[in-house]
Amino acid sequence: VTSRVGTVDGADLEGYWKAVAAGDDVTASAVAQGALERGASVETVLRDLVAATQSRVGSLWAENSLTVSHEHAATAVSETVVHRIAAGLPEPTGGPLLLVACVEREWHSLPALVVTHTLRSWGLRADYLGASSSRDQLVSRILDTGPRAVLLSASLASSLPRVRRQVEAIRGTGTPVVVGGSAFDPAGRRAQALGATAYAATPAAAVGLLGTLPQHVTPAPALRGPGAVEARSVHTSAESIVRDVLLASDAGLGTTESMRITAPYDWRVVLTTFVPHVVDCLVGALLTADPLIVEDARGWLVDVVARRGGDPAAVDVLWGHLAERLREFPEATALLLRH
Ligand code: B12
Repeated sequence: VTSRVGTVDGADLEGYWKAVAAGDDVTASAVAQGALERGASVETVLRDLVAATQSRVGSLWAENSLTVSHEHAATAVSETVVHRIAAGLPEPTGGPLLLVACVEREWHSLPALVVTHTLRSWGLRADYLGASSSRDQLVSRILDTGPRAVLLSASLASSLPRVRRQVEAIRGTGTPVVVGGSAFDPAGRRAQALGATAYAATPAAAVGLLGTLPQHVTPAPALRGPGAVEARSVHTSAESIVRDVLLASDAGLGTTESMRITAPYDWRVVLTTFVPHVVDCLVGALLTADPLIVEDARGWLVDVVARRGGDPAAVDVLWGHLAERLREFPEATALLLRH
């Protein structure tokens, strides 16, 4: 069928989805292979089949139509598919080395894996460090291999404070750092605020930027402004803030420590599980002066609670406890009470 040449179509997507949902990596790989054999590029298959299906997995989890273990199983299938596609790629021959890494405590490794193999499919040399790289790991790899640039991936807005730490470490070695992933806004404002050399939405955009990157970058200047000052204090006491907000929320919602083990899918438990994520999103919003981060996190939580049959007003209660705990911080309070 000529219309299927070079592309991923609806039949591929359905076949791939069924295989992923069934945890069947053999069939999922066969669907991907079929598209490649019809002339679709590795970039197209990874983006339009693998990444597109992962978005569907995420939406279904949010809707409560898919459990966390299904989400993990689906991701494992996609990871296997990417590795199989990668095994068929020729060895890159030369050119600049790119180092692809995930921010510390970022377990969304598939986006970075997809970026790595898309680059390799174009004959570029790309090293992949896997999920959650510490600053020390990252710096010692940079010193060992001297990459032309680091491509740093972050999916969670709550990773933005750790993006800043990694950017500082990478720039400390003089190496340019290009950031990407769903933690960032498409205009690249968060990336710029955090001191990244550049932002790229796709592997192709990152490659397009390579020629414009400086050979050597200076250390990241300290972040100034009232938000950055508050961000430091909130970040330093994040654990105690989370503990206090959890205690207050547990009292209001009737959740207990043992419920987190016996009823992990109860909407109240799901809601309170996200308190650390919310606090880190707030720090990210303070660092980047981007109120959308807090708004998005709140909107997502309202959705998650509503889809699980809970009362969305519970999110207001949680927000109230957080605002109360942070009342000495005017910038943080303003971000929380903005909506
Ligand atoms: C699978 C998944 C997980 C798995 C990850 C397993 C793994 N090994 O990767 C698990 C279950 C662990 C997980 C956990 C969580 N997740 Co999750 N997860 C997802 C999901 C469904 C798919 C991610 C994925 O694989 N995408 C496929 C890749 C290929 O797509 P991509 O991001 O679009 O990547 C492309 C571009 O962004 C770009 N790119 C990415 N990085 C870079 C870097 C550079 C330099 C460049 C140039 C380009 C680039 O190129 C890629 C290729 O096209 C997404 C939903 C989604 N729509 O993506 C949520 C999502 C990322 N998760 C989310 C959340 C909130 C969480 C949790 C906090 C809560 C939860 N849902 O349980 C925890 C936190 C865990 C942690 N500390 O890391 C949110 C993040 C929202 C935000 N921005 O803050 C998302 C977006 C879901 C949502 N709609 O809210 N998750």
